[in-house]
Amino acid sequence: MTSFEEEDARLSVGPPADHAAGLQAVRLSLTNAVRKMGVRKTVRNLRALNQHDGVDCMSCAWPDPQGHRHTAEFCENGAKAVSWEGQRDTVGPEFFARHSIADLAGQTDHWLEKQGRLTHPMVRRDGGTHYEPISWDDAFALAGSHLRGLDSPHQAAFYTSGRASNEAAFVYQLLARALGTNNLPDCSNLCHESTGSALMRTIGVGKGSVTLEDLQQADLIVVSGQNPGTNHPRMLTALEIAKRDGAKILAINPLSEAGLTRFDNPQQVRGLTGHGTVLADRLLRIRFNGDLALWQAIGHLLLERGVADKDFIGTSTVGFEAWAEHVSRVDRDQVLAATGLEWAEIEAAADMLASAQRVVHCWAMGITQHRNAVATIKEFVNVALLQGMIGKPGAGLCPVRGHSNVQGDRSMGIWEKPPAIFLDRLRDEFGFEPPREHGHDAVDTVKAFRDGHASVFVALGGNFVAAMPDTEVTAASMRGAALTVQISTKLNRSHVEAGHTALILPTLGRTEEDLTGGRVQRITVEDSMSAVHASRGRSTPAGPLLRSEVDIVCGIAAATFGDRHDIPWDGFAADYDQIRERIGRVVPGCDDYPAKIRDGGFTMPHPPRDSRTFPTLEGKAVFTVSPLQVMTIPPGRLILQSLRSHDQFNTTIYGLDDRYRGIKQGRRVVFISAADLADLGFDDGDIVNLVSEWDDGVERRADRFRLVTYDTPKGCVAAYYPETNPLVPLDSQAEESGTPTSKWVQIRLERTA
Ligand SMILES: Nc1nc2c(c(=O)[nH]1)N[C@H]1C(S)=C(S)[C@@H](COP(=O)(O)OP(=O)(O)OC[C@H]3O[C@@H](n4cnc5c(=O)[nH]c(N)nc54)[C@H](O)[C@@H]3O)O[C@H]1N2
Ligand SMILES: Nc1nc2c(c(=O)[nH]1)N[C@H]1C(S)=C(S)[C@@H](COP(=O)(O)OP(=O)(O)OC[C@H]3O[C@@H](n4cnc5c(=O)[nH]c(N)nc54)[C@H](O)[C@@H]3O)O[C@H]1N2
Ligand SMILES: [Mo]
Repeated sequence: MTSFEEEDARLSVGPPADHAAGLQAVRLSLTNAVRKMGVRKTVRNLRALNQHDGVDCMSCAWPDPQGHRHTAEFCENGAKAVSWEGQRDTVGPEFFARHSIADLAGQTDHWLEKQGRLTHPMVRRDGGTHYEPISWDDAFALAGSHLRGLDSPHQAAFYTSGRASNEAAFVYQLLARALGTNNLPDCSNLCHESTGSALMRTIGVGKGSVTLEDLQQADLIVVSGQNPGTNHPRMLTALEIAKRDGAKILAINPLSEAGLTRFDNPQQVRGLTGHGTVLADRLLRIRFNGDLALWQAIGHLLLERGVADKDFIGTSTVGFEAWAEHVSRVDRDQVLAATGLEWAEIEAAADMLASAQRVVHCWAMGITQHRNAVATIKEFVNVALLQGMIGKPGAGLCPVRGHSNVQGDRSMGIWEKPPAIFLDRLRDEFGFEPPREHGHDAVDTVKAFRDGHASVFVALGGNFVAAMPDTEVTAASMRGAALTVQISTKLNRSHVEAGHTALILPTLGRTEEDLTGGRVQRITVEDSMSAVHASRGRSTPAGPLLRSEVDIVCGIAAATFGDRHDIPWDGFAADYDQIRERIGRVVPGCDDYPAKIRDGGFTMPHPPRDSRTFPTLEGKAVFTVSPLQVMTIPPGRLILQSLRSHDQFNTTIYGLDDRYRGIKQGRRVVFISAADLADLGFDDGDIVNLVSEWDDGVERRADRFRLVTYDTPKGCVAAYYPETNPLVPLDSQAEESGTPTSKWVQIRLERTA
């Protein structure tokens, strides 16, 4: 049996949980951590997590409390992330001699990463069947000669995953721009790009406008398209505090996710014994992508009830009349069809908004990864503007970011569409003219390799092949590259589906002590609420050859440019404070960066939040009008959303359980409503193949999934990512932002023989 089939055979299904976290979570996280890292490392790593001068947890971008912190300021998933990185098993030259690349390609993602930490720089030479060891100097020289040899700098692409530190991100974008390209695709393209597009247009800043204190002072918190119990567990604590102070919570989700419904706080004694807090006061079980219609209806109802902050609208916004006119004509039947809700439920939600004085709107991937994502987020903004909920305490917009430093990487210039002011400052600081034309985002990068327009792919972390849609197309595009360079901590699909020549460059993780240049180095990160602070690893690195991300990027840059630019790559690597000085002069909002970091960190400026100034084209916040499109599901077809289990971090599969949804020892499941099973003539437990249908007529397939009856709206099914990524067409993207529509894939079920 292949390892895929072995996994299928072990799968078991039980009832979903009705609450999240609590004693079981703490026990599980500690047992797991000790098993992976041993007792001493567990204590050292977990004690430092999210503490002052400790390690910033890499499991999500949720902020740390400013004042009092618990001694255990981490969640089950933070503990998993830390022990995954701290794993004692290693993958070195003997492992790669034993396993051919073809061999590795037959293994699951779970198996690949589980083998342990990468310890040696490795190369696959053109035509080779195996990876073999290479020295750092030779690896840098090889990458440098490829980059130097390109006909055009735009034949290279530099991908970043949002775990990279600000320092690594800054030198990395400098490398790309010194080469002459803005081809800096990143995981944000797959994640909150729709948020950035919507907020830039409407409030002039592509980031959320609240702090953790705002969240705790709100009297209504709306949580749309997000599963915090699994993906941002520490957010539940903030919700619980707000709730204790009288806040109401409105959740909008097709699924009743554990944690939104009930939460046991493991940091409190009550949480260890009692049944915890019921968090959501109201849950709207919306159909996929019904949110735009819902918020237009809510806007309509609020206007009808006379809710409007007239002063704010008059002084700080434009476009109100056109928007009010548009939503006043919203069609009730269309809204009911799009949302699958009762009108009374929508009215009740509107009542919650109407009676609130301080509203925070939170959202994540259930909103951003749809065709209408940008329009939906603009509609959140419309309603927030109507109520004057930006730039006052306890209120605002709160896109909840994914990767721990994805927002910081953007601030540091990781973006294929950099603003002119950033490039001007870069030019003034480093004395070269950066490229001005926009680069490729993640989807365009795949197309450039597919079509032979690009040949060198460099990745600062992440797992591009597995994270991207249309896995077969993406993998083939990468196999066609002349060179792929993966700066990684663990083995993954992107090392196996790699270029003709392929480098694996092993790097330190965030929990590990970084002694580059013979001194203790700190790095800095920015969380989801724009707070920037330092992080310092404590534990002994997984191997003596590992280098920091900064060191590796500077090594590639030095080998590429020699003395072509006047950029002190070696000095940067030897002392990260030198990078921070440049960040201070180049990145808007980061003046005196090194000093502010030494003083414990700071919050990045945000004009709408700080002073109700809106740096948009109009100089005011903008109401926008979005036509209401109701996407329909053809008969006999289903819409699939691809989401995360409780036991994974993106493409990293920690284990095969999804405790909150009742799944054990397997991942190839499809959650489907009893009504759809009956209509389509299938039974719970049947094994089916999934076939996705798209405009290009190509049928994309993912085989052998078990049907699991689940409480999900009719027509709307769910399965895990990345297993379902082969089904997502590369061209199925959100309008304006280009984000793949990972939450809306039209499929049919096919019986297996
Ligand atoms: N433990 C852990 N933590 C993580 C991650 C992880 O993989 N594991 N990933 C990190 C990253 S990069 C990110 S971006 C975040 C992701 O955090 P989430 O966005 O919470 O992640 P998903 O699992 O994709 O969950 C999407 C949610 O949206 C709902 N949804 C789907 N479609 C719709 C819709 O049309 N409307 C509404 N209202 N809801 C909808 C789904 O039912 C689901 O609850 O988490 C971060 N934190
Ligand atoms: N179908 C579908 N596809 C999706 C999504 C979805 O919901 N559905 N979500 C999308 C989202 S929101 C995101 S953010 C992307 C995530 O896409 P990525 O960020 O590309 O993927 P990750 O799984 O986070 O990357 C894991 C790898 O990062 C490496 N790594 C871990 N720690 C470090 C480190 O400290 N340094 C370095 N250099 N490497 C490290 C390890 O080798 C590990 O194998 O996926 C997207 N793809
Ligand atoms: Mo993400």
